Amino acid sequence: MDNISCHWKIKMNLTKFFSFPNIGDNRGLLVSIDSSSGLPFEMKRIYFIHGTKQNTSRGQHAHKKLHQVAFCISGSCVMILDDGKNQEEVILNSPNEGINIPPLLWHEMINFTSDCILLVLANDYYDENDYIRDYKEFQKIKEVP
Ligand code: T46
Repeated sequence: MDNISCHWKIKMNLTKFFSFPNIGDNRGLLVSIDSSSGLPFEMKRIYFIHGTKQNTSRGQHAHKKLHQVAFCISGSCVMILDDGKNQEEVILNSPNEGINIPPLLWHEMINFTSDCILLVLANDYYDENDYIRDYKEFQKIKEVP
């Protein structure tokens, strides 16, 4: 994972951030991510969430196998992470810092700014069967007593 163009940014308890370089010149900034950038998976899908209405909550699920990295490339939102026992809140507000969302990490997104664009890189195609949308089922899978 140690790669010149990507490094762990801060230590969190439930997950970590990937940081990618801003390539800047007098016109502004550019962020480039490719298969050599140190992502923890081969990327198969990109999607983004935008135009989110105020006081909206999205997510509220975990994935069985899907691995993702999410960036707020505009604006900000808060991600609430939960491993079945512990919760952690983190603000996403940096276009070149992506939060690692491995399988079996419950996540919810709130506090979207009106200009928020949440860009997500994923290691597989969309599959509704990969979602765990019931929190009790999630805790059972995580073997929370
Ligand atoms: C996640 C968080 C961060 C598709 O047709 N294709 C896709 O690739 C995706 C991601 C969704 N959809 C459809 C399925 C639903 O009809 O888009 C609709 C909204 O999806 P969902 O309610 O799952 O959206 P969020 O914001 O709750 O969750 C999304 C991703 O689905 C999820 O994988 O981890 O963002």
